[in-house]
Amino acid sequence: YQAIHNGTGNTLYSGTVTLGTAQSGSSYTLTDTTRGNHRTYNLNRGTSGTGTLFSGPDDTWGNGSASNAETAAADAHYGAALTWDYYKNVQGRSGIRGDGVGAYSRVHYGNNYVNAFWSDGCFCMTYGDGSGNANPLTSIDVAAHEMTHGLTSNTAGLNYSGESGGLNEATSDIFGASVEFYANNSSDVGDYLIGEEIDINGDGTPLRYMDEPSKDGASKDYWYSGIGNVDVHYSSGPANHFFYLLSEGSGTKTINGVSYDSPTSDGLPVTGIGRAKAEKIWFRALTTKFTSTTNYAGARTGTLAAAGELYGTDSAEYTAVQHAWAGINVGA
Ligand code: ASN
Ligand code: ZN
Ligand code: CA
Repeated sequence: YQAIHNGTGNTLYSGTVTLGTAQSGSSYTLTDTTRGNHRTYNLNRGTSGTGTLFSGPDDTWGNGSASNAETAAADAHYGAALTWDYYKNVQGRSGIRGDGVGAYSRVHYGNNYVNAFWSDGCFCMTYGDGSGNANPLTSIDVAAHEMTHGLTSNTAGLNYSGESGGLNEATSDIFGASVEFYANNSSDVGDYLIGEEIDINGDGTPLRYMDEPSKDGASKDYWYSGIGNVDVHYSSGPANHFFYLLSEGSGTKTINGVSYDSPTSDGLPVTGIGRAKAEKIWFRALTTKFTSTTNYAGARTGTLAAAGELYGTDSAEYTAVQHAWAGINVGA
């Protein structure tokens, strides 16, 4: 028997947070009993197996510094809980497979590993510590991005290459940003940037920009024939851009202190419908319309079908979906 507890996490990116933990005997573990028993393990620089479940004599985890091994665990455990809560409370889905079963997280993967990833095989997320052990890849948007790869695998199953691969990556960025906004955390605030907390470029710039993806120097802003030949982390650009345009509209805007300026391929303006509706449309399309081979044209058809079901084909929302796709050069 494991009693349900609320522990305290002193995270690197999100300040002091409440963590779902369990007590067995005189020790506590990072086992989130109210979220499908999602657990967080310490790989302690290993690269295989599950490592050791984080446990300890008190229910306080980490000290806010990356040099404490529990700190990355607190961030990862928190990110997984937020992602669980977002899908359950906003999208009505209980867990990655929709069966109420939690996944698990592994932190401290390898030495100076600068990445994080989801694996279908272990049904788990894995995080490196970043270079110099200073910036573990455990921010909210990265956690939600990786966990969403699990969701995509278990729903549309978008193949991880070509245009479907770009849509797979964009889905992870879209819900990465959505979960970050949902968290409403005063330290890691919501934005349309991906990875702005982990400083992967070493100069404070984020990994990706959804308002104008080409700001990262590699991502594409607009669809073109042949985009399926570029890396999926760059062919995701137009779909990220679509989501930004649908949510916020084109032009300039400042949200939570971040300035955006989103262009369109045809120069025509797009009026946004708000993130909440855009999220509903993308989620419905992902889970009921998209398949493993959906390309950009199919994503347009699928999101229009989803918008029609949710809001009607005569709605402003339906028209906005048409305009946002036109804005990234995906037409009828
Ligand atoms: N962090 C990367 C991602 O989720 C790992 C990968 O390239 N698959 O896309
Ligand atoms: Zn990804
Ligand atoms: Ca972000």
